[in-house]
Amino acid sequence: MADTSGSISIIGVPLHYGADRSGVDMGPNAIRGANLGGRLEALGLSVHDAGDIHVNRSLGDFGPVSKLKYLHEIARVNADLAGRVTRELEQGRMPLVLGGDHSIAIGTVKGVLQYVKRLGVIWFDAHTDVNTEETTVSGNIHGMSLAVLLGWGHPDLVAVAGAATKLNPRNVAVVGARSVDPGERVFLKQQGVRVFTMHDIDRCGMKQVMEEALEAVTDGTDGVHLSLDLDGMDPNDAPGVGTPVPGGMSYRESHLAMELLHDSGALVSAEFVEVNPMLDVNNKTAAAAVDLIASVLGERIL
Ligand code: B3U
Ligand code: MN
Ligand code: MN
Repeated sequence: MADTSGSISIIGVPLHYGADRSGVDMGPNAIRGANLGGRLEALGLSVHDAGDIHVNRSLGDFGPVSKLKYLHEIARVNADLAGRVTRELEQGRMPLVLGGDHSIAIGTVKGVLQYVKRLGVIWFDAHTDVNTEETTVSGNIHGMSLAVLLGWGHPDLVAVAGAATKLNPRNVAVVGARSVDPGERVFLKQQGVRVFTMHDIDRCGMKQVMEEALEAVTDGTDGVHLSLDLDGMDPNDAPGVGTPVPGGMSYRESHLAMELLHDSGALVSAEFVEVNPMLDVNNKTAAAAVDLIASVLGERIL
């Protein structure tokens, strides 16, 4: 495997169809605008901005066609993204993907899986994103991306980068969950995905939770991807998200999680999603995203 430790490639994905709410498509530029490049260069990293994946603004006949809203365009964008992510890894760069809504994890993770076959994933989120066509109430694909990555969901989504490209549920850990739908509960139990809820973080602390999560995602794998949904943080610290859920991970807890993940030495790729500048307060959420990105890439106080 190529050493991607010193070189980062930023890929923006201005997609909002998975959340069915505008504003989150402006996330990539809000995060860039919060001095992302400067912070990464200060860490001695070589930063390449690959620009944005193209998203069709006018969908014409490609609007909501079924219960799964905007399925065609979401599948198309994710296929494009997956190819881009794989190419960046092949060229020795670590992909840093900026959302956009969380449906883009389908493309990011499948792109990484083409290169790192045995991949662990830390899914930092208030939600667990394991709905399927059968269980979803909203029809929003951002609530289904983790199920798709485990091989379950609409065939057009599972087929992105090939249906065989999927995660082993033993190597997935959700951190920060506090809003889980009834159908998702059944799915998580059946699959055996590790879920560290806010209850676990309250009871055991972030240090122990991350140690256990890292043990699960590094067991028998060749690398770890971070899929970080900003709504995992407490809405006081990250107000600019479409579906805020009270009682989330604090700014400090989130930082500690990033530091411990960095120290594991296992990180191969990362994505930061669901920043919605239209709902943000003084760019607080975009700034928090940049702080967490810097932290997971090695920034330290001393
Ligand atoms: N589980 C709900 C809510 C939700 C999931 N992800 C977000 N919201 N951001 C759903 O729509 O599937
Ligand atoms: Mn999510
Ligand atoms: Mn979420």
